[in-house]
Amino acid sequence: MSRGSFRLSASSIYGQKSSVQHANPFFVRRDHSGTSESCTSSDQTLKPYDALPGTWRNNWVNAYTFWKNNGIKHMHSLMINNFNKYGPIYREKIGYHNSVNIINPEDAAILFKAEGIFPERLKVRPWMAYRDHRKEKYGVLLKSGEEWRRDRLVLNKALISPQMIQKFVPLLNEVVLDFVSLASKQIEKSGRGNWSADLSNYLFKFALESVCNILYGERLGLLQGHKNTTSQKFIDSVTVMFKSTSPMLYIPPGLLKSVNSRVWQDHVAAWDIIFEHANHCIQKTYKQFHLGLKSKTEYSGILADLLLQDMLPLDDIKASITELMAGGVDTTSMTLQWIMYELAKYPSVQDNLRREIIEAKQRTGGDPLQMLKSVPLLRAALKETLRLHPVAVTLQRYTNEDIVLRNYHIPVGTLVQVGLYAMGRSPEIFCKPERFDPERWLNQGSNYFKNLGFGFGPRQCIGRRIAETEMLLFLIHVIQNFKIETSRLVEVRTTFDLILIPENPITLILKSI
Ligand code: 2DC
Repeated sequence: MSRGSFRLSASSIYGQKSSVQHANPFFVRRDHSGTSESCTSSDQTLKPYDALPGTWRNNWVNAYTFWKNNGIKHMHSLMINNFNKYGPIYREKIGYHNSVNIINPEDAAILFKAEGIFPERLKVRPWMAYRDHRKEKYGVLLKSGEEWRRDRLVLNKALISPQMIQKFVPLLNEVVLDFVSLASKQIEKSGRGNWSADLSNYLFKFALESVCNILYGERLGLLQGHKNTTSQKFIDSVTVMFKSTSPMLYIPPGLLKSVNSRVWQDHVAAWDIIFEHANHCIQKTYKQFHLGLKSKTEYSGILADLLLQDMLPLDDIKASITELMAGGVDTTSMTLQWIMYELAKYPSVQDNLRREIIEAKQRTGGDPLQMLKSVPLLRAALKETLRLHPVAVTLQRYTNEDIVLRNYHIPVGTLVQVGLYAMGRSPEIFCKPERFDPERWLNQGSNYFKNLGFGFGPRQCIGRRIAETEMLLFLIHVIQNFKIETSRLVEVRTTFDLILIPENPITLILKSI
């Protein structure tokens, strides 16, 4: 296909803003599976980097089309279209971003093997630009090289080691129980035996309450109905921060700052509020710690733990704690919203999960830590949710050595993106991808490099274990106590606001069992 005709079809795609996913929700069948080799014997020879299909020669045209047609909101669907057009690998250049995009799990495996000891994903420049602007330090997410590694190793111990998960469970469980009583009260109040609402803001509160209890060992009482304007401002600012990041992804941040554009101003204002609130929480915990009010024998949160360990400079601890607090709100709450929506659409899956949870409860006497270990189907349901509704549209790595992908030579230092959203919806990779079917993770075949919702390797999501535990505990209690239904049976589409989120509010209905 010529580049000219791509341009034409691309703009017609961008033009029909809301019909993108309707027109082509899933892949057309095409041979880009990993097993049935798409390379015929005639093209077994290694092909050069410049032979990769794609639009990479038109970068500024692409950037302009992207910007003008608000294409970025549909970046996930556009990637699906591109894989359909070019096959399982293509090269793209949008503005100053030059990347190779892949979709197959086997190729993702090759990429992650070549990530080196200082793996790097695509940098979110606007977030770095804010910190440079305010002279704040980068946390572990934004660091690279030796400094990243030092912070990451210390934080790993405090955040993702199995011993730590044990300590998080009671802190998270009490927040979940508060959510359950809030829901029960709402059901009572309605007089109709059900609570029907867009749960977004309740889930934001649940997520912020959870992350604060884990980080600071401190309850905010957001689910007790206390009006807390500071926390609400924090929640709203995280949403604005994400929203204002995506339009700046393809524009050099230095440029935005110099023209003092509206998005840049919104972005700075949002981070200012996030930093202010995080700082307040950090200072409070820090004082309590030094006054001996945080017990050194009993676990009282990640911040106190890091202070006690004394392995990182205070500024670096603060920077990473701020990132964790901001990163722990929209990510888990949106995923919970998606899973409840899927369970409402698939009542039989919901029934199976309820059965598993009740059996686990009987077997373990209801001890949350034990229960977490005996709900394989629920864990599979979470993987299945992240397959259809990943938080991150892609995973990215810079190659640390020359590699070969689909017979193309990929030079060292190339940015390669795994199209995570596209992978999850490809019929070549997942049989009947449109079906929400958690069992697929338990039965047949290989799941080799298919469960990538939290990334892979030493640079995977550092909040992974916390997020998983938080969401599983939430689901264990909510599914036990309520029947989940929805009044929105038409497909809820996805939109890109840096993270992937529902395009429209989802009304969910909770009924007591
Ligand atoms: C966005 O093209 C699309 O977990 C870009 O909790 C590539 C890209 C790079 C990094 C990704 C980002 C995407 C989506 C949001 C992610 C981020 C890394 C971490 C971040 C996936 C895919 C997130 C949501 C963190 C955010 C923490 C932050 C608020 C301090």
